[in-house]
Formats: sequence, C-alpha cells, structure tokens
Amino acid sequence: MTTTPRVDHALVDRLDDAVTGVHDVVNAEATDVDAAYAVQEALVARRLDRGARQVGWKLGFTSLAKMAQMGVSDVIVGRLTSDMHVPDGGAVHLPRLIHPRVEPEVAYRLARDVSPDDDLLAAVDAVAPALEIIDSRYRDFCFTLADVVADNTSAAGFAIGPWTALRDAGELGGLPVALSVDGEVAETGTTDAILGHPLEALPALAGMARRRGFRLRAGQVILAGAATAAVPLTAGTSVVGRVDGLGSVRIEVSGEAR
Ligand code: OOG
Ligand code: MG
Repeated sequence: MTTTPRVDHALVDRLDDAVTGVHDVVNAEATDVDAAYAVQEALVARRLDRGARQVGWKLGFTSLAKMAQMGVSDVIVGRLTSDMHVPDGGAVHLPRLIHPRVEPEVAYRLARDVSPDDDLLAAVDAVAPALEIIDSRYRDFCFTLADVVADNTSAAGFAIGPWTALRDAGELGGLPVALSVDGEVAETGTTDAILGHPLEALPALAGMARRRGFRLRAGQVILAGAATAAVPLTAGTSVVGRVDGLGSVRIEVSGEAR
C-alpha cells in the first residue's frame, strides 16, 4: 500500500465545481499518479457527502481502442457512485453533463467482500453487458494519466443490462460487442479487446486494489473497461450496448445539449 500523499484540495474544489456547475476546466497537466488517486478519493467523498453511496469500481484504458483514442496507455481505476446509476432503458439528461460520451463495457458483480489476498474471480457471481457514460471535466477531454485519475477517470454514469450467473455464462472471451445509436451500429469490437480476455480485468483490479488499499465489497459492480472507442451522446437518441451471448442494455438521451 502506498503512503497517503497530501491532497491537493484546490484541484478537488475545481473538479467538484466542474461537476456540480456543469462546466469544463483546463487540465492540470499533473504527473503524480499517487497524488491523483488521493484527489480522486477526496473528490468522490464530496459525492458521498451529498448522499451518494459507492456502488462499484471501473477500470479504464484496458483496451487498445481506448488507449489510442485518448493517447493514454496505463490501466486506471475509478469509483462508481449511486448517483451515476441509470436504469436499463432509463434516461440520461444531457443538460447535467458537460460533453458526455458513451462506451460499451462488460460488468461483473461481487457476491461477497474481497480481502487483499482473496481470488477476485471467485468472489464474482454474475456478468452483464453495460454502458458507461464518461464526461471528462477537462476541456476537450485533454488530460494526462494523472489528470484523468484525479477526475475519477471521467466517470459520470453507467447502465447495466441483464445479469447472467457466471457459472451459466460460458466462454466470455471473443464475444462480439456493438454500440448502436438509433439502431445504427457506431462502434464494434470484441470482449478480447479488454486486456486480451475480459476476465483479465479482475486480476488487474485486484492488483491495484491491493497496492492502493481499495476495499472491494459485496454487491459492488466492476466495469471492465470499454471494448471500443467512445462516441458522443446526442440529444434525442437511443443508445444500445450489446455483447453477444450476454444481451443488451439501453439508455435514452433526453434534453438538449448545452
Ligand atoms: C477515461 C475513462 C476510460 C475506459 O473504459 O477505458 C474508460 C476517458 O476516456 O475519458 O472509462
Ligand atoms: Mg469506461
């Protein structure tokens, strides 16, 4: 576990104001990833102070498509909170977001608390198709690795499709993934885009959790990282993420863009 660096409270304030005031900020060009995780924790604590609960974790940059799109190449972890959850088929209200994008993901569910030495895979009981809404608080989605970690890895929303028990799910590798907007396919990939096999997200998260002292809890959701590049959310559209063999999940984009 790393020692806790001093928290850059000015950056926490700037990022939290960007979320609540729905405006972007110029990136910090930060380089200290440990300090950035401390900012992330303090930033998410603001959401918890406002009544949200932490409901999961998300991995970022687990696919080449995302690394290439964002120019960043290290796996990162962010926190999912209850105020980010969108029910399957539910609405995402554009005026609450800065410049949101959506990406198709695979989600896992934890059946029990995980201690640092536990096998994370053994604690997962179900898998589902998911959509993640990312909304970098930085202007033009321009950031360093430490910047995006501080900004809770751009996390802004997520929707989860039907859960399948892991024991009934069959092979999770090589499943075709598609992101469609109003019935038109916008992006395609396969689950192997995620670290070569989507289950590889679990040891990747377990390693980071061990190093950084994250506590993984029963009932929490894990987003394994996008299998394709992200696409902008457009007012009035219906977005579907599909993972062959696992089914699909949908969001409706409501309101006008700002
Ligand atoms: C950072 C979040 C990356 C993923 O699935 O790779 C991510 C971003 O692209 O703004 O969520
Ligand atoms: Mg993602």
